[in-house]
Amino acid sequence: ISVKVVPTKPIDGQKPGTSGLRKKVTVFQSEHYLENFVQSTFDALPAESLSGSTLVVSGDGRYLTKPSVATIVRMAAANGVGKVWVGRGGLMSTPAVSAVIRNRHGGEAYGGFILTASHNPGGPKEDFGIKYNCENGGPAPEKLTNQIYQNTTKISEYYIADESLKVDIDKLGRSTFLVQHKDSGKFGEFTVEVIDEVEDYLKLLRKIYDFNALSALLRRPDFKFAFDGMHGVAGPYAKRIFVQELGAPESSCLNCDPKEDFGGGHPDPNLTYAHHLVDTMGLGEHSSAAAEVPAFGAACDGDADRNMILGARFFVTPSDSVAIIAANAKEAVPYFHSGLKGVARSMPTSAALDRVAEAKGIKCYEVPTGWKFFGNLMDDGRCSLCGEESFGTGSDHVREKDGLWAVLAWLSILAYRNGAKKENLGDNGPLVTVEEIVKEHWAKYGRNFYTRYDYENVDSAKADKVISTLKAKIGEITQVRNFVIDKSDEFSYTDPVDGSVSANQGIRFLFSDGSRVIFRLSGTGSSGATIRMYVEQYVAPDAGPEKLHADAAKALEPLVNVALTLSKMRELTGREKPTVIT
Ligand code: VG1
Ligand code: CO
Repeated sequence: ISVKVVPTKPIDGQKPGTSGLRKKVTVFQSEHYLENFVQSTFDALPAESLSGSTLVVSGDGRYLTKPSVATIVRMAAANGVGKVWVGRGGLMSTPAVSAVIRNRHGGEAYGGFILTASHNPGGPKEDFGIKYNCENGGPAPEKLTNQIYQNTTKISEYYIADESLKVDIDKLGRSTFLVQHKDSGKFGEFTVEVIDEVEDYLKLLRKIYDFNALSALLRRPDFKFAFDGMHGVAGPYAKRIFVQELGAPESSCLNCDPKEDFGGGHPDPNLTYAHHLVDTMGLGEHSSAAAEVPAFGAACDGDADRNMILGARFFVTPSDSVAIIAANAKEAVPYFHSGLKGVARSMPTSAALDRVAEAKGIKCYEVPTGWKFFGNLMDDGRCSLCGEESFGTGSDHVREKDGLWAVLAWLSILAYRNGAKKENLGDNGPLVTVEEIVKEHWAKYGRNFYTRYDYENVDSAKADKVISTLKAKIGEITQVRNFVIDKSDEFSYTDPVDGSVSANQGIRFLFSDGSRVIFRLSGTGSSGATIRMYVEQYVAPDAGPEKLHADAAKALEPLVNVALTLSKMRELTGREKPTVIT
């Protein structure tokens, strides 16, 4: 197989965002677009490490995944890579790629390309994305993504093996090719191995959780369970883990066939987009109060790194979810039996986790938005568990957030609280519910009421105006209505491990009662700007059940109005209402 040197020119706008490069499919289809980015990534890696290395290439199965896998495989061969592991059908969830990089054959892989635009819709007119993960299984740090971007602005040629390097990625197995080196002319071996997309990941989960206890819970006649794969990559994992391994009925897996367009849906597990699950769990607008609903429901996003957790007619906010997992981890999850080293959350995520950390006497780190910031803390042994308000939860078992891991964490808590052991299957008292577990948590730690407003596809100039309006108020305003502002700033983070600084990570207004209002622009969109407004208000346990159990939207209304006033959101964007409220 020969290698072609293809002349190319820099293409604007190839700067990776919060989680890789995400653009419309049509943009990725333009000439050399993918190739430029992939070559720029190879050029940003040390040549001696890349040469003969093993890489993982897979994605969430969205439109353009298969041809992109083929292109990257040919470019890997041309750039001296020795072996590529591809998940069957080009499919692998983001956390599974992380697990494969870290663990398969003792951590043989040097890195990997993940093809996903995560929770963004897919299809010929929708989004595609690519990101590079490093040897620790985590997203490339900013230092590397900046280098990749620099390379995209200077690129003049890329290398690709000729078309005869072809593999049927729907079939498991190994194919080896002899590829001629572009400079030396010598032939070297290049292997593509199509691997089972679930196996390595499942092996890891078995070490983390007590599958017997989980299975006993799922087999309880009074415990109905529903999982919504949203037609993303979570489907094959859910079927294998919940049905084959743990014995849940097949009917508990909804939308678990991956589709290139996610069935026309928006594969984002929240109350707006996961409507199938929301209806099933009795939380839909038209759900009847009398209908029988499952005790537990969960959904994952397109690449299966996000999760939503629901009880019967009950929504668990992601910020509460990570706090509750932290509070119960030691008792309920074998992997955490010796306790948590520390925890971390992204800045806009509510401080519910901080309260658990305080009670347990462990450190809680606050990092900018995006999973890449947790990697150093985990690699350095400072943090075992972390979460984001954006339906992301995970631990140091991999270096990505992990949707199915979070579902199993909740099932473990339920199993623990319900004394689920194989031996007393069918002999348990009434089920302790998700709602009870959450309310107990609030009674002990207090409740961080929380909401996020997203204004999607706002004209960039208008979005910038909102941000500059807010910036001008930093340090200038001390009170809005009866809310006293203690501090306002632009969040800047210094990584405690390597000292790197990430500035301009969101504008914060911190109030004297512990409430917070935060604004930032999204870094994952593919067109226009998305403004995110985060609102949090703390209610202490001694406020009593009535205040603690209040409706979140009602309880937060005054503070939401403060946030809208501060940002002049309506006036400046012309939007009466946000696109999505979570
Ligand atoms: C969003 C979320 C962030 C998350 C990121 C990637 O980023 O806010 O918390 O880490 O998506 O998630 P932004 O910049 O749009 O706010 V995923 O599941 O899309 O990889
Ligand atoms: Co995702």
